[in-house]
Amino acid sequence: MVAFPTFAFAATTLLSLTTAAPNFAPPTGVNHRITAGSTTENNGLHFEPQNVVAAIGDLIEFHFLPKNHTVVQSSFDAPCEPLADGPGVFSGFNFATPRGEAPDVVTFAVENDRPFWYYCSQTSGDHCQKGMSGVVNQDFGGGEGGGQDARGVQGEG
Ligand SMILES: [Cu+2]
Repeated sequence: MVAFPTFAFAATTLLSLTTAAPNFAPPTGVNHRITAGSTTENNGLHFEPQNVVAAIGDLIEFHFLPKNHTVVQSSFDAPCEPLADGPGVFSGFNFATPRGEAPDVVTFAVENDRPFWYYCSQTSGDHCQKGMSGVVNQDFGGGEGGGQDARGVQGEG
């Protein structure tokens, strides 16, 4: 098992910290590593990979590369804005690093298969507007409105 610090913050919608979830799914042991930032793409303003398909019980790990990036939950309709109607994931600006990877990692357990849209809220350089956004479990089958289902989810049974 990979040892990593858990960065704690409230996450009550699609993806929640395992410690905050009363009925979290059994862990699968699968970790999906996403970097906020890139050494190769879009002058660093990129999540890699940008599109992840994860199973319930998988872990999502955000690792932070240079500049000062964040992870903020958004929606398909407003990809560069936080959720308008409820608490969403916000990592805070706690991961600035001049080189390499920031030591702290944001980790979530996937609790359902609804789309989780997110972006970087760094306004110095307009990271999201320049393409720094991503999704976990995009709704490939139905309309993109599936992203709306991720909003305000209070319980998934
Ligand atoms: Cu950024």
